[in-house]
Amino acid sequence: MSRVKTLGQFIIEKQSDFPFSKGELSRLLRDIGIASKIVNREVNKAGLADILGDAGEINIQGENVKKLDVFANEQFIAALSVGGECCAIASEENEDIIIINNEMSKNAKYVVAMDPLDGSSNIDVNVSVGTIFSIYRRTSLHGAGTNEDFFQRGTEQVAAGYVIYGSSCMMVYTTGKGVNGFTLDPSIGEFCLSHPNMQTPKKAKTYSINEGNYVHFPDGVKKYLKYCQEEDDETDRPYRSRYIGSGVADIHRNLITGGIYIYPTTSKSPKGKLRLLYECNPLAFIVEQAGGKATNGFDRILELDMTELHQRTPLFIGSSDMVDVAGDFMLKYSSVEALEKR
Ligand code: AHM
Ligand code: MG
Repeated sequence: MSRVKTLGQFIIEKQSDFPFSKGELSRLLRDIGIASKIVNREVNKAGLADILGDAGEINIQGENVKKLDVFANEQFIAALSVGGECCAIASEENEDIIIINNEMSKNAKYVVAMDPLDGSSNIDVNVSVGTIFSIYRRTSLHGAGTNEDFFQRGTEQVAAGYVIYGSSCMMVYTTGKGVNGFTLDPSIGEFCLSHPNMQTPKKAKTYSINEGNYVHFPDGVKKYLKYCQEEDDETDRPYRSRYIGSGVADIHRNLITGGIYIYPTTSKSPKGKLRLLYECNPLAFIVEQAGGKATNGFDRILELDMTELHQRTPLFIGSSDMVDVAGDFMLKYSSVEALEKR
């Protein structure tokens, strides 16, 4: 009989990778796993309960907030606040960081950045959404967490992951030693190791981008898209286009089957749309750990400097060969353009 390995068992087993760890990171990951099961339960009944539709608020990014965004935000904040391992949270839904200032957390070592419900415009139409999280060791010494604790490069992440609420619910995470995926078995209520040591194909033929914004793309992206669509037997082009509009779902698919996801600058979003701290950095960490690449078109995402909490950046992420070719097009056709905007 095959023996399943639960997320909890796996985390404990892997704790020996960190000889000086006292288990705080393991507990943090466990807390995130628990909150995501609760969010999954609500996402699954979104069509039934009175939780569909807008919550009637506009978030700090100027977007409509769905009720499930609010719910997911609250669940993750609650889970991270009680464990005593986290001293501050940065969330897409909150303009300022949430400082956790209780007896338990004053010696907490970590801060967590998260997008509690990414792709939330897809909820109303029963399409996959996700949660993204990123964990840093605090830079402040003790007491309450500070803003500065989040102003670290992506290379400093100690762990990052996402949960995809799809046809099944999966949690995928890395602590910098490879990427592992766990599928929720609803009959036992546990995430079980289903995708050990995930590796993304180096070469692939799927590209994911909102082509509706084509006229506003930088020339490098326009030329790369034409390249993807041209016929060429040697490189097996044309490639295929797949875009869900839920970043976690698009990047998860591409992680498994290979491909590139691009959210470039557009005239509407001259700095890009996605946020560095809690979208691009964690996704970049995971994809790199699986053998892929992530850039802003020119530079490695994980080495970008953080200048604002909700800073945006263009994102080119996925199979290394595809990100390299897209980068060549950017360098050739868009570097002057990009320099002018910097
Ligand atoms: P969100 O965090 O407000 O949901 O926005 C992020 C999402 C990504 O998940 C997705 O890939 C992208 O925005 C879709 O944007 P667009 O509708 O402009 O293509
Ligand atoms: Mg998001």
